[in-house]
Amino acid sequence: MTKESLKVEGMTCQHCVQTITDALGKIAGINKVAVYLDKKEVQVDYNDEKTNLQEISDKIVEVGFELVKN
Ligand SMILES: [Cu+2]
Repeated sequence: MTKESLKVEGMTCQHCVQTITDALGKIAGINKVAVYLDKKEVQVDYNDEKTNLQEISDKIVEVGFELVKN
């Protein structure tokens, strides 16, 4: 299981949290999603044989948020 933290811009309320949690939860291989509004952070635990950071990033963008590149 791989764990990653993504910096995400544009999350402002519980609705945003729910949107991201639901969207990422539909990706096969995602084990756990935790959204931290205060830190503008999304933490994901996933099986790297089933999904990858690119797919997860694309999904976050697809539902209307912006990733902050490191
Ligand atoms: Cu919101």
